Amino acid sequence: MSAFSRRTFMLAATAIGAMAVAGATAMAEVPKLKQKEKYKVGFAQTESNNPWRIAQTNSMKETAEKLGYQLVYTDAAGSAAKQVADVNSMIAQGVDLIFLAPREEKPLIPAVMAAKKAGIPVILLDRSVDPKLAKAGNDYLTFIGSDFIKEGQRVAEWLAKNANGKTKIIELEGTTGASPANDRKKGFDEAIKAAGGFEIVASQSGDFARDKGRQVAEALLQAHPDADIVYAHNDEMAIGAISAIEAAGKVPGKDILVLSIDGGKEAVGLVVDGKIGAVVECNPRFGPKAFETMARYAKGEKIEPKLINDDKFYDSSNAKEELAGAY
Ligand code: GYE
Repeated sequence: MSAFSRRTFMLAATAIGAMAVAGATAMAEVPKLKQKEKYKVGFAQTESNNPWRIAQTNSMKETAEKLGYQLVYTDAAGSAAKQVADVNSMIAQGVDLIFLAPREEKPLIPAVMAAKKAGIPVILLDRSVDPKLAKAGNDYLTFIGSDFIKEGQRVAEWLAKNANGKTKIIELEGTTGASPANDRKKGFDEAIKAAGGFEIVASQSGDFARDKGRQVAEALLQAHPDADIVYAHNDEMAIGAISAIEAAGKVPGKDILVLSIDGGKEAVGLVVDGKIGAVVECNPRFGPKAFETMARYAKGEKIEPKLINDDKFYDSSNAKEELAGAY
């Protein structure tokens, strides 16, 4: 190669490099949302097998109805693969924006990327995706939900003060690979270790479901007859564990302390009855905040990468008064 052609080649290579960078920057943006009178919006729900999910769906439907928006609603029935297909169908139907409650952190990444490629902004509701694989303000607009690490920490802090000599913990984890399961474990395990004097004798997934929680609790109580604390990542599994504890001839709240997260009416009622020691609320009423965030984005406002909900805390000191307001 002559000196001249080498220089031409280098210039061309630099130009291609710059174009690639420019392309990457353009792709790094969340698709825009036009201001409109009425929107067609997708809500890809993960499953409907518990009161928390039903409260969330109702809140989304009610708010959309109030605004006069068309809501394309899908229920993935507990299958990440179906949820990806649901999002693809919303893309094909030309929705303006997609609210997605990703069942698991990794399998829903292709859905987020497909919407972005189709020019449709995505807002993550209540669960997040793997932050290494997709970024807020980049691949999706924002995450709206609770601080799950803090929820786990709040349970641990209450336990450290109210354990009354109980020390051996069975942990019932949520759906494997779901962000609330990962973070409720991390927050709790780290805080309980820092508190000292406790031992997590077993930790296993009950898939955030009542019957699975009951079955897993039954097996773990048999394997660890000295366990005296059950920490469940949601109400459904805590309620399942209470059945298992009673079936084992023990008294929940007395022989075995039960702790939970979600704060549905049934669980708050069980706090009143003394069967559950404490529940950290995880607020499922997403509608108003979800649609307000969408409107702010359409107006051109800069949206924060995370919008964290405020959660209450229930124990014997307030459960009675709070019962009526629980979802
Ligand atoms: O705690 C659980 C639900 O993702 C925060 O999922 C949500 C969790 C909630 O099925 O009950």
